[in-house]
Amino acid sequence: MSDVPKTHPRYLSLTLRDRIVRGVEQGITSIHGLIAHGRGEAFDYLIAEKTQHFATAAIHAAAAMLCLAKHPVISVNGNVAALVPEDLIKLGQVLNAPLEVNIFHTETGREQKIKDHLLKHGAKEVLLPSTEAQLDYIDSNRKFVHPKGIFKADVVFVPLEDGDRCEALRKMGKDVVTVDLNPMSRTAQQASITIVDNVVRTLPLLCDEIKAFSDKNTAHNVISQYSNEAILQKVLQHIRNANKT
Ligand code: PTJ
Repeated sequence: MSDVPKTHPRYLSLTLRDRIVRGVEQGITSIHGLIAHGRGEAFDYLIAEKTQHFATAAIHAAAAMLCLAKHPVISVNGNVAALVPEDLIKLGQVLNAPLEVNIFHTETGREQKIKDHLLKHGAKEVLLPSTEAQLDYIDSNRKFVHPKGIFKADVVFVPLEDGDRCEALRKMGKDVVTVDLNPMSRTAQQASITIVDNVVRTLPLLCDEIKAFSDKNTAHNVISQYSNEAILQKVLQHIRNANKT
């Protein structure tokens, strides 16, 4: 970052803004992504910009679910591609799962630019949406998926998105793991597992948790005891308590 010193108290937050702005300049991130990022910042304030206990529990359950998945897929949009390209690639490696570009705001060439960006950061293979396979229950651009990727997946990791696709994926019988700082969003409410945390903090923790899971029975137990509804209630309670004066 050019003009903000590392000693600035908001350095990290400003660095993330820079990544998103750069993403827009490079044609990777939608201009709408700036608004989504700002909304995320506001919610991040409310959880003190830290990975809280409810996120740790959700990350643990997410690791279990992803470890047990037969065909996990990591969905990549313009915001996460700009914020955490390397971490997405690492997650793909630890899970042996493909990355698939899937965006909401249609802009000519952006999907290919996201793919090129991920390849430049070291991804081996990145799937693009196709017209050969479509999701049911959804009308937006997000319905176009890759036949060997999201279409075939049993568990889809879908960080930061609008709720439509999450709902469609669930209706199609797939499990969805999301990362969303807004516990009230439709995605947060409809996902199988919602990690209410900043995606930049979550991904390294999730990779570590996945590496630590070796036993399938433990993973089954973790999932059977997990309630996404209860976790979201804890988030709301935390926000209310933390902001009492
Ligand atoms: O690249 P595209 O076209 O697919 O567009 C991507 C965005 C994110 C613009 C699009 O999916 C969108 O408009 O999403 P929404 O409906 O604004 O939802 C984004 C959600 O992510 C909001 O609930 C934000 O609070 C949340 N969010 C934003 N930044 C972060 C975040 N959650 C976790 N980590 C973040 N860094």
